[in-house]
Amino acid sequence: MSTSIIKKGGIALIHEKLKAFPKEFLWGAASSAYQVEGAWNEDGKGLSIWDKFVRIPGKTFKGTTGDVAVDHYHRYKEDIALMAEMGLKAYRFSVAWTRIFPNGHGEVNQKGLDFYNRLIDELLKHNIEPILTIYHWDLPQALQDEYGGWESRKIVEDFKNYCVTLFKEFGDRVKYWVTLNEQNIFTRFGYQTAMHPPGLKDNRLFYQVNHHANLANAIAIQEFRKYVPDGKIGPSFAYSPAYAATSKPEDVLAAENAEEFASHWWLDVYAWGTYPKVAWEYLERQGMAPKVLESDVTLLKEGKPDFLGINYYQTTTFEKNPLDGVTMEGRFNNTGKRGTMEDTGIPGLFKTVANEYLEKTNWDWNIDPTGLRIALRRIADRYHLPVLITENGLGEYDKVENGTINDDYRIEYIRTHIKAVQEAITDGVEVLGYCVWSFTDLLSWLNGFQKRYGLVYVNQHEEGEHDLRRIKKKSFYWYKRVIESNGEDL
Ligand code: BGP
Repeated sequence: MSTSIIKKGGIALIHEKLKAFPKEFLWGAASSAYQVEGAWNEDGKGLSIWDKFVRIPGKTFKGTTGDVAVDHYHRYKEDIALMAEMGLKAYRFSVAWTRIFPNGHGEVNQKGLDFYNRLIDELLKHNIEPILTIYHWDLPQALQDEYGGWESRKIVEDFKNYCVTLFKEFGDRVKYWVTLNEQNIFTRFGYQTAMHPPGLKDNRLFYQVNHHANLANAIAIQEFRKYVPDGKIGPSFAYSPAYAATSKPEDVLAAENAEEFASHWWLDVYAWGTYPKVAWEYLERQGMAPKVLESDVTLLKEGKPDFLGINYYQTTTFEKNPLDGVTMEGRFNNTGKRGTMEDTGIPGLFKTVANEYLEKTNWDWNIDPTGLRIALRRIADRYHLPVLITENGLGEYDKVENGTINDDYRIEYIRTHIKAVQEAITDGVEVLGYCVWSFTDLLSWLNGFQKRYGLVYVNQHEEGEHDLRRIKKKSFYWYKRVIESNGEDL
């Protein structure tokens, strides 16, 4: 008899026996092109906004770039052999738009298609289900230069064309597709905090950019139905459920505001094609609501996903923020020095605050498995859509000792989160699969290589040249047993 007990924080619903994971459950792992591939200027690939951004001094930890990353472009066979050894059922990867269309549109680069065909075939040879992410942040620089990338409606047509090219080329073999990875993050960091390319701080533009991305997401789904009628498609959203700091009504209201502005603002559009009422009214009053055409309304309603992809790392706790309170300007911990993250907020709506019940990683991310269960239930209740957990994992320092990596902390993190998934399934949530972030170590966008997520260690660092050899961590063997037992042996 398995009983679910959470050490801290209490729990409202305790199951005496948990449901088994579904037979077809996709036990997976994830990556993205820029973070693993390297080969940044090979075989006709064009420049992406990240290729340019990382070259601006001070933008990334110790100036790291994805020029080589973990060289997956050349070592994909070795990496897939490791996935096969582990018994992985699904591998989520992204396509670099600039390998397919070096300038974002125009002529197709055959060598780019060839690479992903080889990758997909290699996965299928080993019975690994490919989950293809169409856009994981590496926009062609040419489109940024030509019309401001996501800032212009023109992106919708170019994105559609890129998607259709992928659907036609890979749709016979790839059945699971993710449209946009974490639209909420790439737009927030790109247009509110300037931490990601194009490095702007412009709130009005932030909302307009998001509207264009919503249209791109919807049109991709609409086209998908024509070309891959037997496939499943959805966006991946970085969902951080909001908690209220106290039961003071104003803190509860702040948490409600955070759900509305930081989550429903995207998820409602994906699932229903409509913007949430309270946020819309607020933005209209501020003169920041995006320009929406009548034809947009129809398109958004037609682009319904088959599932919602959820990237879950942590929950966030909120309290009331006065009108002269903190803004989005707070410092982010990109160094791995615990305690350096600052609170952020929107004056008059909410501000973040530490949650005394939760432990944190060295990068100040809360560790909260119960939060994943809450996330899954909120999504299922509100949207009535299946969920695919497209990312979850722990970024930490790893040490190689006598040729091995004893990452018990990572095992504990993943184990407790998988348990929370099983509890959510028992609660009644439909979960299609779970992808650990990440399979191999990879480049963390702003944190270099020292913030490691992999089940496989890669000998790559911020400085110097390294042999990039792969070493299986303790978590590799542990996850292998989890998969073999379909989640029974945690
Ligand atoms: C998500 C991204 C991933 C990955 C992960 C870990 O937001 O989709 O690409 O980077 O977060 O984040 P970080 O590398 O900043 O620790």
